[in-house]
Amino acid sequence: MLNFCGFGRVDKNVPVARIRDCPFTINFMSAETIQPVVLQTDFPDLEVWASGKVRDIYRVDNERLLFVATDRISAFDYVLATGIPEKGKVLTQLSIFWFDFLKNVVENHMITAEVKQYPPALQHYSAELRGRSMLVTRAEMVPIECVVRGYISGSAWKEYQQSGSVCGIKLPSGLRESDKLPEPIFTPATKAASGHDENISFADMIKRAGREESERLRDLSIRIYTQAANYAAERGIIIADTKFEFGHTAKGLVLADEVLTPDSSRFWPADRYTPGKAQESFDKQYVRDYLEKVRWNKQPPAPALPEEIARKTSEKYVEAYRRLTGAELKP
Ligand code: Q0N
Repeated sequence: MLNFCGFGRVDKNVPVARIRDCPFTINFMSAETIQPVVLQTDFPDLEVWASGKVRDIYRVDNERLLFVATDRISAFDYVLATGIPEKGKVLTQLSIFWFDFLKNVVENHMITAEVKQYPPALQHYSAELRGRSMLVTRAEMVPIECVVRGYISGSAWKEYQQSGSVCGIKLPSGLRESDKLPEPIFTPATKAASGHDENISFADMIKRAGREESERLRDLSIRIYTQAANYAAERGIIIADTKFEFGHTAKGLVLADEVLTPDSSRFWPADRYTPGKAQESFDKQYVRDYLEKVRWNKQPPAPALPEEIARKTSEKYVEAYRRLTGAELKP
């Protein structure tokens, strides 16, 4: 298998994604904008702080980190071989939109997303960073994923079918898959050693994070979800559930990581909402349909996507951004 290994340069200022061990330089360009699809970042003079399926985080100094959202996409738990044009920009710019929308409710870890305001050491990478990165304050992270659900889906639906409860919260009987819950519920999770999230009860959360902090995070998470989900509903997007991460900085408790993006949430198109079954995903439906069609066994390596699937998926991400923000994605 060839490995994607980030940015090289052909002409000055024309960044390209390059495949390691491949003698050719390959341009992955999204036709309309002539912007490269970023599959991996590579900033040799920066220390990688953490790397997820989609985001690469670099250490800038003791106080600051650089978040970079690539165009990678995961489906059925694996990162696919094909990137989605504009996806990293959508994730970053949507998070920025929500941080601003929520600033009256909660502080956040963002310092700036204006590359010109980044430290001098990062200016060299301005072309790669523009529109898809964020300079953030390093935080003491709370080791709990703060999940809020307004609808019953995914692992919560599985748990409910087995026990009638989710994370120790008793739910009314007779709920169908994807039904709206009587009110949003807080269902915390931890990163298990396997890398998978493991739902825990609120009592377990208290054991790990303390009562006062846990209650604060729960109440804050529900408030944030409610404000965002009500807003999104007016714009035709159901935010079925979402995951928040919090940290402590000099500002106190702050909302960190990415927020209310299609990668950290389930977005459903409201006009197609039909409870009683799993819902179509706003963003990944073409990808999932394609992977089912080619009957991928869901073992690595994950397949590449046809150009048309990648393009239509890109349009869905950009549409989500447009619908939620009422603005165009910045280049
Ligand atoms: C941090 N994560 C988990 C990559 C991101 N402000 C911060 N300060 C210190 N550490 C972190 C943050 C933030 N946000 C958070 N890793 C480091 C989020 N991962 C998930 C997978 O993708």
